[in-house]
Amino acid sequence: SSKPAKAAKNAVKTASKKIAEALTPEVPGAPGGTPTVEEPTTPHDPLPPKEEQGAPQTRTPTGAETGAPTTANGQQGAHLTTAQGARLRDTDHSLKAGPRGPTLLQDHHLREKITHFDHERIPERVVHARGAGAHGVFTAYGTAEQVTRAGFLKEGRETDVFVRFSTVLGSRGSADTVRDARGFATKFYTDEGTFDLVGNNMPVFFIQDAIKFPDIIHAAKPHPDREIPQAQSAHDTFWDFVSLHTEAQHHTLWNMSDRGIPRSYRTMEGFGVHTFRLVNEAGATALAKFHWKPKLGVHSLTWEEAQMLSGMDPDFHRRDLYDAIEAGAFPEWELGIQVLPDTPEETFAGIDLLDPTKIVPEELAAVQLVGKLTLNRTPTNFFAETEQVAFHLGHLPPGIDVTNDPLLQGRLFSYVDTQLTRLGGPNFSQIPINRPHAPVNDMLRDGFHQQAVHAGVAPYRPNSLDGGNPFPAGDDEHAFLDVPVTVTEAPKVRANPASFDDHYSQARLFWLSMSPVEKEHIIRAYTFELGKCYHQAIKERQLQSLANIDPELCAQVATGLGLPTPEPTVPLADVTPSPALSQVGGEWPADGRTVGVVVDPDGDLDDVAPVRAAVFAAGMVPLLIAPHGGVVGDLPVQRTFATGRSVEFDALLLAGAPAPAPDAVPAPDAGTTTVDPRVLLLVEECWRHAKAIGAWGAGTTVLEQVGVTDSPGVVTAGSGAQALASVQELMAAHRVWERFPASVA
Ligand code: HDE
Repeated sequence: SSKPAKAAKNAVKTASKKIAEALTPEVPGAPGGTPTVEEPTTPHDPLPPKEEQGAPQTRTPTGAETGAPTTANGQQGAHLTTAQGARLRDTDHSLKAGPRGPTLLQDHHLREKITHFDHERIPERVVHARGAGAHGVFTAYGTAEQVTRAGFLKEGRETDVFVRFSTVLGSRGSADTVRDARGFATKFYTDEGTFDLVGNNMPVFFIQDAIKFPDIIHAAKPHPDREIPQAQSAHDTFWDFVSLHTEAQHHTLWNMSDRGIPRSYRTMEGFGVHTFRLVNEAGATALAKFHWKPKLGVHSLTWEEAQMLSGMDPDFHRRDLYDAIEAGAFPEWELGIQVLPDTPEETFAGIDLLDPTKIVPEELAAVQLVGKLTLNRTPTNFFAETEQVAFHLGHLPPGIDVTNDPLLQGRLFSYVDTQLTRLGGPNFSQIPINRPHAPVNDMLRDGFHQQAVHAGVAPYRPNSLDGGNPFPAGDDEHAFLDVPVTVTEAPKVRANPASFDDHYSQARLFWLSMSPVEKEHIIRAYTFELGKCYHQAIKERQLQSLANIDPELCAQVATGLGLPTPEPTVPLADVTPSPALSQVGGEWPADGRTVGVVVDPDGDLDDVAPVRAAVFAAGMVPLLIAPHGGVVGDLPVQRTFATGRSVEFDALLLAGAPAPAPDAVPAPDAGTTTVDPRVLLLVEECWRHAKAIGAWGAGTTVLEQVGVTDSPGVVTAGSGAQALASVQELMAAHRVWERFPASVA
């Protein structure tokens, strides 16, 4: 090569060497320019594994423990390793050809780390994607022993459970408080096999036949072109579907009622929806409907609270559930059954028990309580447990069987099928959260993600090699019993029984069972939802269904929409209301409720500490709200005027009247008020949402400035203790109902 070319090459060499030197960080003790990270802690001995991280049952053909290495657990040793157990020197820098050079393909640690990350997400559930789960225990009262042979319902039996609550429509990241039905799925790990009770917080369903499920879900999910709205039923395709399928009207009415916006998972009922068939020791059968009754009563948010929470705290229900459990306020439900005679007609009081759009009013068949569920432990790992849990209606113990409800029959296919895609293969029952607590001794083998190391050579039967194992169990050995129900001879058809054509009578029953304030909320919900639809024909068609349910309901919604009120096209059903359907009128414990306490750091703080202690003593959670964070006196501040909003609190106490802070949002009436406008807003909202409000001392000034001093449920007291006592009394009714306007009787 020529001289000038050589000189140029050398110049480049020297230049790049200089640049390299300049760029090499001078880090002591780090040859090669790799900076060491200063660790916030020093390595220590491995933490003892948490109890729930212990060995899950490993499966052998005989159901015995294998003693094989168990599933790996996170962060239990001091040293970072690869997935193969090789200790690592550095996980923060990829292996490069020099500090500024390209990354080398040979960096196996980089590739392992990124590859695993790339595959961290699994498909979300096609419905019920957004959910929260918790562990607990079910204790049987023994009151179901006459009707079912199920061992877990025998007196005193304790069974581990995992419950997952969910919304139906939204994606995994959607808000908790949207208007929707809620899933209430319970896995009972019974010693006779797992029982999954996969229910909802509403006792009826939109459709009568599983074959329509893809259709209703396509209609209810976001529109396929723009993928909006998320987790909402207030859109054209939903109302198009339900107005064209009038069998959906009963469930739609439940969704439009306060049941569609629960205050908490802890204050929801649960329902198995379908009719099941129970069989006792003697082989006698009964039909049954399952109910979950919350110890705290059934309570809801107001629509405005629900909407505000979607922005303020989209995780409101999840947080509420986990906060309650961690605080020791364990949520409880009682399991109840309505026991109905197993007649050939499969009807009760004229109600077709195979029609999942119908309830049996509790006044006609009492709900008999058979056990208690207590949720007492939050998941250790959300993904491993709540995401990977797989429910299935076909997970039945001996003593509980299915009926011919065509919705139930289709579900028996769907739940296993969907897990094949969602959990990636047929071995999902080997995932720790899904492992039965009963010994497993199946002849299922191989497949993706096989976790068991099956011994033996003869997974078939009969066989003469594995000692003949396994053998079928006899009737007296806890075998599952397919109840030998007579199947009547009938032509093969795609058709429903005639009784399924009654689409309005029970919707009317529900409407007539509501109190005036609940009716008002229903009217407003329909007016909101239909008001969000663009197509006039859809609104008109839905109004027609409302006319067939109740003319007054229809007229009020029509007025709100500015549309004429149609005449009913069917005779109005003559039904007897069911008072058990109303949420209003009782008194309940206020365990785990939140009480906001507004304090003024410059005011009189004498009563604050005792009031706070008294709220705790009452099993509720006091949250101090102050102009700034940190402490007021020596009490910790949980919410500031910037971070807190009324929707977090079930009741409000005003211990002071904080003056406007420099960072307060300017209010139009500034100058006429002496209180921080954010406190005025807090009180206004609590008042509008019919929450109990109590004030003493300077706090009463706030009430005066909002103009609510003499309003129902607003208490002015001489001391903090008195204010709390009155507020607590009001909270037993959940809300100050008389504060809501009601336009219907
Ligand atoms: Fe489900 N449903 N469903 N469903 N369902 C699912 O299963 C389905 C129905 C319910 O927390 C899916 O694992 C069909 C009624 C709950 O993991 C899927 C039909 C009721 C959950 C499925 C129904 C429910 C699901 C989606 C019509 C109340 C969440 C992911 C015949 C009694 C369970 C999955 C959890 C989940 C199908 C109707 C409750 C696709 C075909 C009625 C609580 O299999």
